[in-house]
Amino acid sequence: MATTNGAVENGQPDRKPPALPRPIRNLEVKFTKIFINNEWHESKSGKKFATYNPSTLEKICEVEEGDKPDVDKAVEAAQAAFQRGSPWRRLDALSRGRLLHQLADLVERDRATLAALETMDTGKPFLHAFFIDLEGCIRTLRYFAGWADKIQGKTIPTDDNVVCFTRHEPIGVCGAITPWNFPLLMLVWKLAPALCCGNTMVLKPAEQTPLTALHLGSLIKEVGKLVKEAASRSNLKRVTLELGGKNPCIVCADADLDLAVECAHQGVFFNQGQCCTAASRVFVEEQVYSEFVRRSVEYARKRPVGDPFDVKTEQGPQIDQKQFNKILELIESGKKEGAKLECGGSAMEDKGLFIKPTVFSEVTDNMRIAKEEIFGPVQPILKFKSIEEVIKRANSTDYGLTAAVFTKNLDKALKLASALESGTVWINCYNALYAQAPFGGFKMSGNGRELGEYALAEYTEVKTVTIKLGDKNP
Ligand code: NW8
Repeated sequence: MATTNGAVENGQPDRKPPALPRPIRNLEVKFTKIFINNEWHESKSGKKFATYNPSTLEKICEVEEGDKPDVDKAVEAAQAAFQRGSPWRRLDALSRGRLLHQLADLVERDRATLAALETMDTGKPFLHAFFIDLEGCIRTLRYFAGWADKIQGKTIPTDDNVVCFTRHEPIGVCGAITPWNFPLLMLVWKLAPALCCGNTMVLKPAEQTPLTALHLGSLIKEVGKLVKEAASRSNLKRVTLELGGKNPCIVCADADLDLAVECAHQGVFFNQGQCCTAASRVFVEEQVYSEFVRRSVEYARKRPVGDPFDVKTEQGPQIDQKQFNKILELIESGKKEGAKLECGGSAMEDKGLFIKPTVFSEVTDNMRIAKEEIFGPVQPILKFKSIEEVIKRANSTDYGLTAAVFTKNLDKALKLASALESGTVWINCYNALYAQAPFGGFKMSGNGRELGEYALAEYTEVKTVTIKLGDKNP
């Protein structure tokens, strides 16, 4: 039953999870070329680059390497497709939504293939790719498919004899550069709202992880329709950014400790620690500090690290040698600066890019592991004595992406929810992301919002139309 504030009290009667997929280990990569205008293109320079499997360090395949001339070609095609009167511009809003639903159907059809490609390319556990990344993609596509015919302007009363209304128009060609930690999901977070508003798009996936973007190209080709556009505009580009975080996770003495330990653990170790949302500063109130550390270490010691295609694996390798080295260097700084190493603290023996789940206690605010984004499986745990103190310390960073609070006291929860300087505050949960709810950063963590109705504002331009009416009534 729905309550007045939109909360749902019962479960989800007709939502069945998909059957457990069988991991596809030796998938053949079919798409390696640049996708422009519904066709595959070779790079103008003739160059290719290799993409590697971080879990075996083997080369997966070579893909065409786009450079400035290829981007120009893609932008020209996207501009042509945006031209007034083009098939894409003439498409009605309902059909635009239907196309996004069809793309979601195809992503569902190829769900296991896409998850396997994502695992080969990133090293993330296959079941995570299947149940989190792909689930998020499908939900995001369907959510914005639904918005396509619901984007409305307003009719505005004034003090003059006019009809004044607004139209929410697409901006034009949108460029997106997507990261390597959630290659397909982050792409879909941009593609779905951009297309639902009627824009066209040029996309550059991270060079480490091009495979799922290319497969998505093949699905777009199947949907067809996505064709030609154009529009030249001023050079005042709008930029939205989703950047890093040094996200505080605050555990009060009155929290459900089992829940807090589990959420803080998943919060920092999920995706090999390679999340902008990583809970990378855990502040624990002094009364429960030593117990929290004890249980967190137990969790970290048991975390299964290994072959990402193994269904028991929770943690795969880091994305590449550069990130791996950076994480180990930060771990060394933690040891040198006097944090107490509780477990882990090094690479797995003879195992390429795998790092042991690492917990540091007795961490203080001035240490590098408390200040810098680590982007690896490292949990720094700090101690606090009062709420006022922890608010100050949690906010004393240039970042402001997410924060989490664990407490059973509603007053305290709401006080922290307003005091913390971040785009998201999770209370008694972690990584609670929904296609319906906006996500983005305060301060240096970024600009603009993804997901939810707020994302539409990033991809639309508001036009005010004012019509002067005749002075005399007929
Ligand atoms: C878009 C995303 C999700 C979703 C569910 C569960 C765990 C972790 C993540 C997550 C629409 C619907 C659901 C997650 C994903 C990306 C980042 C961090 C966490 N997303 N999820 Cl950067």
